[in-house]
Amino acid sequence: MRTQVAIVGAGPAGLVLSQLLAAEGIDSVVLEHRSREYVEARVRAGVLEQGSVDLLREMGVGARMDSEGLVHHGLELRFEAQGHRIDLTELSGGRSIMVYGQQEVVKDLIRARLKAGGQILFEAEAVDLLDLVSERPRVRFRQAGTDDEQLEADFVAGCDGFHGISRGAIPALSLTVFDKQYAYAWLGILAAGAPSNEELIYVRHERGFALHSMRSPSVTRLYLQVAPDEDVADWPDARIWEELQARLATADGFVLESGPVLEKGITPMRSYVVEPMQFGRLFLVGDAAHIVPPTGAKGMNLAVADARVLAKALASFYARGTTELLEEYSATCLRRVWRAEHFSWWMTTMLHRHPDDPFMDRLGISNLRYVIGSRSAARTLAENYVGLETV
Ligand code: FAS
Ligand code: PHB
Repeated sequence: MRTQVAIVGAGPAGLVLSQLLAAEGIDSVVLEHRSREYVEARVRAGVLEQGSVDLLREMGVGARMDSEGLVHHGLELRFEAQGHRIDLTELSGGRSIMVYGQQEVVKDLIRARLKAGGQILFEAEAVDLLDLVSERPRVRFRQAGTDDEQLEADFVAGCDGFHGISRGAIPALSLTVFDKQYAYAWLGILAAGAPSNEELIYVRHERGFALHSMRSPSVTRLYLQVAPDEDVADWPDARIWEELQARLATADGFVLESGPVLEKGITPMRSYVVEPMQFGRLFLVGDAAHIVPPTGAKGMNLAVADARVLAKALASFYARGTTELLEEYSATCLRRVWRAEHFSWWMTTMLHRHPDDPFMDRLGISNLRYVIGSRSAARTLAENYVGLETV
């Protein structure tokens, strides 16, 4: 097989890239390890920044998002049993967020790509990336029992997430790794039942962090800070609801509505970046190059932003033969990546409890008090949360 751009991974990074390249008349093939059903059912992120919303609309895949997504103009910070609303739209000069599940974005992009004749090979696992420092890189993959299929391309986009093979295809001596792990994780649930609040609630409680989010008027998404080695088997539904109610409680009697738990899982918290995000004709996109703790709701949005930068650089190469934007890809992406890494770390350390680090714990509550007491501090949170237009 041969194409112009080989894309490994059909998550937000790979699918947005494929859609953007198609708009420029650039051919790509997406190799996805999992089945279509699997990737469309995988529950992950929930919040789209203004820039991601605008891009999905520009790409012609925003219709269902606009009809089913929930536009939010604010969020609540809750601590010491008191809620404090942050008016995201007023503080950011008119921008907002969209609550719309990542799996819905993935469904919309897959449908659009296949309808336009795009090539996505499901259950096709990339097993090796070859000749990356040449003008004809190759991806070796296996599909449906065949063991040695080859996809030849001009470029390879490693959109295969944190556990993919692309980052490992770069010689370790060529990479600098920045890695920070946190002394806690998130236990997340998806529950049938109306959200108990119209907007997101981020809670800092003496028992730990909690987050009230949602996917629709009838599906709630909730998270609890737990130990990093927590076993989800130790958390029956009743215990989860009891802990969530305790942490979300307010002096004026907030009641959290419970309901059947549809899914539960543990998400580790980690800040991770590799530099550079490219090697020869291989470009790392999204989680393949960086991850953030989800407190800042940045993971999926960073993947979309990287894909946009790479698509523009490839369009310039194919249209005019210029390579400057390709050479600057990593530096361009890393400016936004490091801004999101800082914001995600800032939100995480402000809102989580640090029982083993009293100094960090004091900084967190002090930071929270500053944010609700200072318009400048609240604006900092708002403009980062809705997404900065330029970085
Ligand atoms: P993805 O991981 O989404 O996609 C990579 C794709 O590559 C996958 O479909 C995978 O199957 C495929 N792949 C891997 N290896 C391959 C191979 N060898 N060959 C072919 N295909 C291969 N972010 C938030 O903002 N909020 C959240 O609440 C949140 N929750 C999360 C929960 C979990 C459990 C995880 C893991 C992440 C969460 N994230 C969250 C972050 C998440 O949304 C990512 O930022 C986002 O999925 C990044 O998109 P991609 O870079 O496309 O990577
Ligand atoms: C979600 O709805 O899944 C969500 C929302 C905000 C976050 C993280 C996750 O910061």
